[in-house]
Amino acid sequence: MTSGPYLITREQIEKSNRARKRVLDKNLAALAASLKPAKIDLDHVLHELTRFKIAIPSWGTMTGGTRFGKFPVPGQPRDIFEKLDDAATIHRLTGANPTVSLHIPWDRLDDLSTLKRHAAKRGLRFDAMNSNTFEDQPGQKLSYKFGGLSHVSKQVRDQAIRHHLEVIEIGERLGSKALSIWIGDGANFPGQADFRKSFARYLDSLKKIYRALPKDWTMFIEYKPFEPAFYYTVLADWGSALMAANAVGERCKILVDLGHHLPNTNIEAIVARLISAGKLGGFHLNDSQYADDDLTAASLAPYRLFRIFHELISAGRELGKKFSPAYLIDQSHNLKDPIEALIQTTVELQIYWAKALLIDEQALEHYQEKNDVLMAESEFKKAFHTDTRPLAAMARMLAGGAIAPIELFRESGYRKIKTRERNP
Ligand SMILES: [Mn+2]
Repeated sequence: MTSGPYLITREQIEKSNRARKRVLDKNLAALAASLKPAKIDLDHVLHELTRFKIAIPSWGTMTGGTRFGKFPVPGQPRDIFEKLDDAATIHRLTGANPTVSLHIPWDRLDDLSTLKRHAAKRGLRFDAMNSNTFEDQPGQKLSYKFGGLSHVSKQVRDQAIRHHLEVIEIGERLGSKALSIWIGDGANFPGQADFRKSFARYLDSLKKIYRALPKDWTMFIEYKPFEPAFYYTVLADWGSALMAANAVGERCKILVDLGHHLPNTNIEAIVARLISAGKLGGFHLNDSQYADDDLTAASLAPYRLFRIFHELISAGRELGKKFSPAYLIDQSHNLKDPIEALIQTTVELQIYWAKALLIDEQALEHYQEKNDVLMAESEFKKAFHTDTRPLAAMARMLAGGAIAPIELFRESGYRKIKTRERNP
């Protein structure tokens, strides 16, 4: 037995995989046979799939709840170190989540070098740093009740800018390479805010933060149509975000949170536009029925996720290494065990990424040029209907993860062990 916090071991994963490998091989062989007429290189698909990595949000390891209440699971992490332990467990099981995105000040960080070592020992690195000027913190001098970066008062804006500079500084010490900014600024009532002036103040603040951004960093700006502001939001849509990103500078890019769109929005078309503009920075992956529901990826709209992934894979093939959006999960877990929900999302993302990799781009283009609507759509459907679960499982195994990560997580008793460890 080892001292220190319990983590699922390599031996446990190997043992679990051994018991499942024969069935997986059989399923993969059947898949390969069914794809043979299409001349799809499955090894290449597997290789691409193992390259697909998704960051874990530190806040996702906790029960999020809604504004009506929280129902915490037992054994939740008590601090950032324990959040990293949970993230490491997820990464061990999936082989697909090697980075963690921090949120300042939700993650209280006192000892950065210890934290960096703690992460490195668990094979984790730090992804984009997230700021917070959408709520007040204890002891804070000025309030963000009426906004932060776009606030009418210069003092409040300066305070919000200073917070971002601090977040960059922390990120630099942890080896992060990106700053992610979402603001809640806006108005709840007509007449409350000047649309043009508030946007100009926001741009001005962004530019000041951008000037302090290290040369090898990217700045992500995240738009959202409404909430907490219900009538008007300063950065509500991709058009405003594109204007802002163009005004601020080359390394200011747009982050697309899948839940930050009104129902029926064609998100994949937005993604394509942002790729054309060279301004697609990354994603907050989740799913939603109505708005910012923050549900598990692909739980509601798997076909939409597949279509978004198609845009990304086709752009990747065309643009090569220059094109490398950041992928992060952004979910709130109210009912599911947070660790299980993050694993489930990662598994689903792998399944749909694999499906999108199976699209025959040449055939698709051929039918598009011929205006053969039915056959073009059929190319999508053919890939979408293919059962790619064995590919996803194999990609996890090749990356050192588990064929059946959720089953192993449950078998391991991790949650029970953590409940004892964390509630002494
Ligand atoms: Mn988000």
